[in-house]
Amino acid sequence: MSLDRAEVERLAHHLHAAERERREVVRITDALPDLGVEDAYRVQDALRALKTARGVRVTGMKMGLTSFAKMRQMGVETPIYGFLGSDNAVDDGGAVEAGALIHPKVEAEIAFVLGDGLDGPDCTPAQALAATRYLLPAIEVIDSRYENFRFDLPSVIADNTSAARYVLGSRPLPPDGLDLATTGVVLERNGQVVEVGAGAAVLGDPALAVAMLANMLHARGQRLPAGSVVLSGAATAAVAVSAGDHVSVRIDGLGTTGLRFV
Ligand code: 0L1
Ligand code: MG
Repeated sequence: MSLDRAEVERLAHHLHAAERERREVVRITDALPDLGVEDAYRVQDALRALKTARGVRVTGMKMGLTSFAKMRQMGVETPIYGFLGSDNAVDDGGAVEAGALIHPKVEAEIAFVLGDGLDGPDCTPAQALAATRYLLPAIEVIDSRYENFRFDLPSVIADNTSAARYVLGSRPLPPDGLDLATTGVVLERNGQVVEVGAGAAVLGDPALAVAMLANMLHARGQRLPAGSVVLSGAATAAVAVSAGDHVSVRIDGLGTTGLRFV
């Protein structure tokens, strides 16, 4: 099925309003069971246009569903992508207003900052690393606009892959000499370790997630420009948070970052 322009716009307004009004909605495929992945990305594009029209700057991109377990659970073989906006960015150590979100969860991620642009269709992990100027520890706050995080693939793509907030560490380091697959990742909430992982939890290699993003964007006539921040995907399971929680992530060789929910 291919949605007409008016329907794409209507769905984007619906999800944009749900986010702004902190209102859970039912997944959009309940009413549109034949919605396909390409139409879902068109809705995401329209959502992005709505945000940029109100002054939000696109600061980067994110990969989602990058763990093999999550992909199996969703019955898919490829991850999904979304965009990050200036309204999602939080300063290192900064505060996130929990009341502005529906049911936030945090994920430990490795962020790539590109020095050179990246193009598909055949981008490799080695090319992604060569284009990377810095790596940073990151926390992604996801907050599906769907009730109980109940969605399917097209619904979550349209909802910008649950993107809500993100924080990056303050000490950018070049990727030289770091084996990202075996790099250890620790997620703490209120001083207690709640999840541990390794870079390999992200498609076996977080650089592959960045390369795959360039290739997926190419398939839709887009590219990753120099300067892009890319959240490569969760290296741990997502952990629910609420007001009063302090969350930090430590990544071997890359340092720490944190945020508070108020
Ligand atoms: O960043 C992510 O991996 C989340 C993708 C969307 C799925 C979810 O909300 O759990
Ligand atoms: Mg994520």
